[in-house]
Amino acid sequence: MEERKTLYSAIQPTNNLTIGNLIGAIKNWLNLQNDYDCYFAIANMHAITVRQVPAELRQKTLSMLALYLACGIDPEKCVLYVQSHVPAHAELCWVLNTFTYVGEMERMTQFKDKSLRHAENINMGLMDYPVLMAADILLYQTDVVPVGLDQRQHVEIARDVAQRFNNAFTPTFKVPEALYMKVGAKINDLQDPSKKMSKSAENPNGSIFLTDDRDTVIRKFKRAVTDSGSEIKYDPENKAGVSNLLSIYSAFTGKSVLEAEADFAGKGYGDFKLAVGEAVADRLTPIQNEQSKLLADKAYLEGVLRSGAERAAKTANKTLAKVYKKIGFYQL
Ligand code: ATP
Ligand code: LTN
Repeated sequence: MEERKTLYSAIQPTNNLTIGNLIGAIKNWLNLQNDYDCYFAIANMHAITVRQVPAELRQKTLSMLALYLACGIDPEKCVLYVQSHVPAHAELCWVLNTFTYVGEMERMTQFKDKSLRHAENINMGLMDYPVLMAADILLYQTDVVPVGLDQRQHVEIARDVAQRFNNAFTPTFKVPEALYMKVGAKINDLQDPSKKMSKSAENPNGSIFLTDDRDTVIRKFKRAVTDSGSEIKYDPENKAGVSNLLSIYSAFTGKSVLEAEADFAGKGYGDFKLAVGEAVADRLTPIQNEQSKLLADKAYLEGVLRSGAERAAKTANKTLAKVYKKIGFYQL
């Protein structure tokens, strides 16, 4: 049998996840877990690069795990774990820091954005974020990293750092490839369709959270910004709002954007927005029910995390040992 490729992804346990995260990340993982050796991490170490409320961070770690499981991520098929449970992440990050240039990090788009948004706390961790992410990826000899466009630069950095290290010594890390997803890969803000929908958006009406109940979902879609004119046509340049709603509808119904357009031919914006809201709510309700059921069984959730951390550490420690040897760390 052909050896399976390794896939790595992670998501931060901050705020509430949005349907952008569901479509851009979690939904893809469901398909991928059958074809790859998958590692999925809850990136709590990345999360603290902006201030978190400790009790909330702790609670969100479990509720995010329950959410993954409720969405259908199977802990038998993939390694599901919490980043801080595997110390090798912090350890490799330190080494990789010495192979990364300050100038490169200062140029990262996300760093620049977040520095503006968190001007009172531009900490070293925020700047080092891509290096920790490179450590995540490289520890597992990852072949592919499924990412939204926003993370493209970070995967490039992981590749550059891997190559730099490999060239300085001998091949140590596999150089990962980013795996981009097609339409539906990016969902934009309902109030400002020029921006991606984000957990931490200022206006909560622009984002649909996975915890939003049916009425809230429908209310937010009814208020979604549309464009001038009345045609329901996919045209991201000139009709950003409508195109975003069509992408969402397509992602939640499995129909193509063309089929979605056909569904709404001759209809008005009002009917269209309601239909998109209903399609989204219909998918979210069963996930929410399953998540609550799982959260009531803490022993089960902790078992999943313990086993995930053990399996992850086994692979990660192998890579870390190689790295320590190459750079000349005296080993006992
Ligand atoms: P934050 O607002 O805290 O920066 P975020 O909502 O942008 O968070 P991330 O934690 O940065 O989300 O991303 C988690 C995963 O979800 C990544 O794989 C990312 O590419 C994907 N993702 C996030 N937002 C969207 C979106 N609007 N459309 C598609 N994919 C998304
Ligand atoms: N930065 C990513 C989360 C993340 C990640 C990773 C994604 C942390 N480590 C490794 C892919 C691979 C985000 O916020 N989307």
